[in-house]
Amino acid sequence: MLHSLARRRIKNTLFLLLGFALPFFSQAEDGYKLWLRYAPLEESAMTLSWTNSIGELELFGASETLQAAKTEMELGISGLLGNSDFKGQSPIWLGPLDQLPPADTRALRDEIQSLNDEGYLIYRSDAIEGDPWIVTGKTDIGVLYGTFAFLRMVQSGELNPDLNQTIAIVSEPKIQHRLLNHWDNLTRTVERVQSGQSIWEWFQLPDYVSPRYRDYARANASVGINGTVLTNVNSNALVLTTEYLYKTAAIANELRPYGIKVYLTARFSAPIEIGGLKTADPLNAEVAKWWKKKIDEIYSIIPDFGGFLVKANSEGQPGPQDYDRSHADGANLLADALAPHSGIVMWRAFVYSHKNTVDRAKQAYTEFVPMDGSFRDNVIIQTKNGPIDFMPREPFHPMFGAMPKTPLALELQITQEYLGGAVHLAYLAPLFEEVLDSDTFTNGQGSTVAKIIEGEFSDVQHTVIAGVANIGTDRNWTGHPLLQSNWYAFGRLAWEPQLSSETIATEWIQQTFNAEPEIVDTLIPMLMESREAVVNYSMPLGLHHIMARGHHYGPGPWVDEGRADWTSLYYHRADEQGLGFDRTSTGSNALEQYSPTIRNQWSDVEKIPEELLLWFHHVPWNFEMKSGNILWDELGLHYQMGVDAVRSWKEEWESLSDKIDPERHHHVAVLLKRQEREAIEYKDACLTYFQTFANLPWPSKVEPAEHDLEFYKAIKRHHVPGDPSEQ
Ligand code: GCW
Repeated sequence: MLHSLARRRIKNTLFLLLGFALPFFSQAEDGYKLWLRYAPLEESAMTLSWTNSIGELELFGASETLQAAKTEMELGISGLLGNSDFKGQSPIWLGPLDQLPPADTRALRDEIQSLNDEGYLIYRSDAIEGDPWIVTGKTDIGVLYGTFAFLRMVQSGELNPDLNQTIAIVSEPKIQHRLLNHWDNLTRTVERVQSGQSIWEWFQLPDYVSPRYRDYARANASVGINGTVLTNVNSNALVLTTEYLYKTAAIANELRPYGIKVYLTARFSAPIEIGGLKTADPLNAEVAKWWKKKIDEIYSIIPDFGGFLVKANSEGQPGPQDYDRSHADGANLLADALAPHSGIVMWRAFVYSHKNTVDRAKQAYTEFVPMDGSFRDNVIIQTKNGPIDFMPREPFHPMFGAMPKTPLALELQITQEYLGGAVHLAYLAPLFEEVLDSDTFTNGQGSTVAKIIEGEFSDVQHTVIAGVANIGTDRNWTGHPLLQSNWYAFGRLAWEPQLSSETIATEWIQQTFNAEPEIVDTLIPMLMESREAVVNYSMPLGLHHIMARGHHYGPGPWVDEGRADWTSLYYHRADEQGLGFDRTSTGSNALEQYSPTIRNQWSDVEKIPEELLLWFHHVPWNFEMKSGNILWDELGLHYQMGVDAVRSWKEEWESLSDKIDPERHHHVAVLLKRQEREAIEYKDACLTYFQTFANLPWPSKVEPAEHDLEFYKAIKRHHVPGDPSEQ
């Protein structure tokens, strides 16, 4: 009889050997494949039906885009169905409508008529000889988008091979230009991004073209992103020199088959810095000639170049106001030179100045709204979702709905500058959805931000949505394995702004991990509550801009040195009486920039949604909240809720340790532990600081601070990735 100690030793040795061997046998999952893993579907009747259904793949057309669609379909089906030999009874037809076999496509014409050029149709009817699965559209790119959608729906179960009635799934993008904005520098640092270097290998380009660009193209096309701005809005004129234009062209060539256009950031002072002129005055004839020549050169090298993104007269960037000219003078100068090439100018409205004593939240509206209608048709004013700067929560920007004659682009931040970088889990689709669904009441009820940027209330020629990318050279692209979901979510919402965050999360989990109910059912609540948890443990109830100075990582409610509009006190306005920024008529009156319906609701401290309370009101510490708690206690409870949420995710994630590959499971597990530690730090730092004003007892249901205020004020973080002061 083996002694129990010996038995345990043998068992531990076996575990050790097995554990050691395991990583060598299970395919290393470092996240590089993103949501395009095409891992084998679980054994099921449905999977068997698919294997019996999928027949040979027939391609109708020969373009690079269609070839990419065929390659993707082969990769996907082979991965998902493992043993598929494409010998099932239904062939797959891939091709644009006008290249499909004529006899059978009459029925499709009606379905596809209403679609725009990027739309797709997934069709199956036994009325068509051979009972094929048809993936089609009006153009080749529609077929590619349909291919990715087909593979996504096989994994989600939305497509069912056993259905013997006609299947006709159509979809088309609501917004024309769906872009990533890379805040990537030519030195390959990436501003505010914590997932490695810039993926654009400028020095080796155009000679060496990294295979990563093709994978980048596939990932973006799979969610319908059709444009990318390669360079930082804090721009470098060098990228417009001939040398760099050929480098850019090499990237453009890789992305083109996937329907992705390339854009660059145009530095307004380029005529001086690389053109040798003495001025960049937009009304100077020499300057206009220089830009025309430069833009003609760009198109001679990149014929389908998308256009420019411009940050001008903002945070020190050069612009037309340096010459007492207007934003319209500047934007129209570039627009006129781009128009013959069908290029566009996305001109950012992120303008504010510390020399302006008016509330920073009012300055962009004040500067741009009076210029409504003075921009060329190919100028789009690109506006952040809120009036300050990508806070964990902001009210929608008042410019949305205030410029009916000007196309407005929505700029969202996928990278988490104020939400914990690539260390903290914050699934942002709920934030994006909250913005898109915000009713501005500028065209009556239902005039949401989504409808405004879709051009529903104006006859604009261009519609744009942009996401500041969280992508870098990390093997998993986004630093934190779960933050790939934000890149995915941005793309899916750019295509279909009405999609729900939960639907998107479910799709992403099924493709990135697998469709096992336990994984989906555990991960959905974690993802869905994560953004609110970050709001709660950092800037709850409408608090904003109380982060650490400079790198913006971690708490800093005490920050008060330097320019006022970069401090924290400017925004929280804590004093013995209360907390919050009075933006009603008794304060900065930022509310006057919103529609009367919004203004009436939000100016009433009893009616405003509590999550915006301290954005618009200075509220007494003992103000009775809807819960019956006074503000001070309610504030404490929100901070505690944030910490508790993160704590619960650790257990939930632990429960998946035998269902998720060890590499990614371990990475997320250690980051969740760190997120809990830093959520506690945020809670304790803010509450000990605000308590010095409130002078009230620590809220009873809130865990006591682990240290005193001086401890938190003394915390220094070094070399926070993405900190522009170090780039
Ligand atoms: O969010 C802030 C950031 C800057 C950024 C700027 C902008 C690219 O702190 O890093 O610069 O706004 O959006 O232009």
